[in-house]
Amino acid sequence: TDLVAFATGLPKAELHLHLEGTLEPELKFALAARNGIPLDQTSVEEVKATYDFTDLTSFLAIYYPAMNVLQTADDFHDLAWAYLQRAHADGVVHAEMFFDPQAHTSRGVPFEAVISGYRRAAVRAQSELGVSAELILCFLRDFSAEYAMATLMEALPYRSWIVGVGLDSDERGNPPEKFAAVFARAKAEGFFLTMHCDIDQPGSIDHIRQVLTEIQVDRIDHGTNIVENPELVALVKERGLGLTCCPVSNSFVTEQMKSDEIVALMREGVRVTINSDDPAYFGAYVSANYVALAEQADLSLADLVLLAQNSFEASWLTPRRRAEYL
Ligand code: ES4
Ligand code: ZN
Repeated sequence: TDLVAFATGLPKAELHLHLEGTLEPELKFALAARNGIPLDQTSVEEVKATYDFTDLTSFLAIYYPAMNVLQTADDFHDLAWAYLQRAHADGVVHAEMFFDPQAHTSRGVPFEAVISGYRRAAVRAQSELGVSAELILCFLRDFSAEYAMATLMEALPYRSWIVGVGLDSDERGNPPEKFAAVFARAKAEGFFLTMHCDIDQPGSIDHIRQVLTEIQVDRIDHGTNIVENPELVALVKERGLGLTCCPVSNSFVTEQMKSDEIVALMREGVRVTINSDDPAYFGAYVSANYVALAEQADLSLADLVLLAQNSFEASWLTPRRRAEYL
């Protein structure tokens, strides 16, 4: 339809994308074969049939084991390069991509293999596609603060390859303040900061308050629960903070896109952005997320233009590079 072509053709930045969440079954099979790793499934259909998650916990239980096929720097390169080619075809001109080093170092893959493979794909995207691509190192919040700090130390030799740090995985019982020292150190090293405040997680409003006051993040991933709290909405607006929303992902982990919340915040002037989160698992790359939200909430084409504009304003591009897109 026209809407699909319009959303695809709109130049946009993607700011909430987990590289490990772009692992399509076809590539999973190819990497398993290359690395001699046996898989439980033998066809793409069988793999997709296991994607029956209904919440964050059941999603993560599928998500982490799938990463075993990622072993070498070439594997990480191939994963990110496949994503960047798709993103380019989808109208993405700038991507700030999360990666989870601890999902790999915790099973014996060297940090260096992970970062060097991803970095190679990011550099290649700029030169071959004209897509600027940056990496955001995400700590897994269900691991300890000590392991997060050790991971940050391991990343420092690669400082210039990483634009910021984030926090993801299971939010239950793992509040932002658990990582206050790690994020303070990251800030001192000049990294931008963001954290997931997932939709409807226990303690959600309290976690959002912590990221704003204690951690002093530069962006919030999801974070749409602020809609319940006018004081937090005012604070996010005042600071011009971006919210990286992922409607199709929301529909899997909460059974709702949360379009009312996303659109209400957009109408109130919060810098709302639309992103794909884990597109290989949720079946929708970024433009499909724009379309899904537009159809659900009856958005105009002008609304989609505003969302794309927000994606550049909320990005961590230099003011000069950002101005090229606005
Ligand atoms: C994630 Cl949907 C979601 N929530 C938390 N952490 C994640 N990592 C990848 N996808
Ligand atoms: Zn996410």
